Amino acid sequence: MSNYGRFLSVEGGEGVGKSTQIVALADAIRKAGFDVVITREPGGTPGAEAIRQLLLGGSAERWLPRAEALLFAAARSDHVERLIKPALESGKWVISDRFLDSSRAYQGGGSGISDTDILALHKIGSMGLLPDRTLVLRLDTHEAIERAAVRDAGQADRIQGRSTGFHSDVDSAFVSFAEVEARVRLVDASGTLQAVTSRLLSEIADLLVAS
Ligand code: Z5A
Repeated sequence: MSNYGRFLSVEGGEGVGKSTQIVALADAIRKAGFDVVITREPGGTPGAEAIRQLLLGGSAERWLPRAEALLFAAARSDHVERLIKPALESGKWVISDRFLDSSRAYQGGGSGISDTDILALHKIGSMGLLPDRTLVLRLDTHEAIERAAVRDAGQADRIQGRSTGFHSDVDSAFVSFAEVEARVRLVDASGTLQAVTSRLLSEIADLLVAS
């Protein structure tokens, strides 16, 4: 039995149900006997939450893609050093609502920064830390946007407000990561909350057994 915790990230487009499912996933992992910390990106620590305000507020043109990628990497660095690594080192499981692959999909696939550059920023800022498993929730783009719009009463943030084409590029980027990286799993986010939770749990069953 390792003393090091497990690190899960949950990814996908807006409105696919990440935040909802993370709560259910954490409950199931706690029932299996583990301490779980839920966190999110951008954010998770006071410094990173301050950067979140800069990133998600203001006009769509507030940041150009390179500055935006640097700000996400800076927020992630603080999050990794002050919250994620200490929690893992004390044996806790960490579930992050978005992580590195969001930068690769949004600032890379959606905004044109190369994957090599985003990974280089991640190496500098966060020592290249990768999740043990990344669960990408996938839902028809229009259905997901509709779910988020109902929840937010039409108040999109800087990034949510981008075009449907941008969000399709983001989804394609997530699919391409799963094609080459075994840690990345695509999970169908349609159907009932319980059906989605059970699909997610089946993708981490090996980690629960081995911990
Ligand atoms: N971003 C980036 O560009 N680069 C990065 O490196 C990082 C992030 C880390 C953060 O937005 C933005 O930052 C994000 C990417 C970018 N922008 N976009 N797009 P955020 O944190 O504010 O939000 P989000 O991450 O995009 O997720 P979200 O919009 O909050 O959605 P969600 O968490 O996936 O969904 P939810 O809130 O759990 O569910 C949405 C609604 O659907 C809600 O009312 C639920 O009750 C409902 N729901 C959930 N599941 C179901 C099912 N199964 N059936 C029916 N209804 C459901």
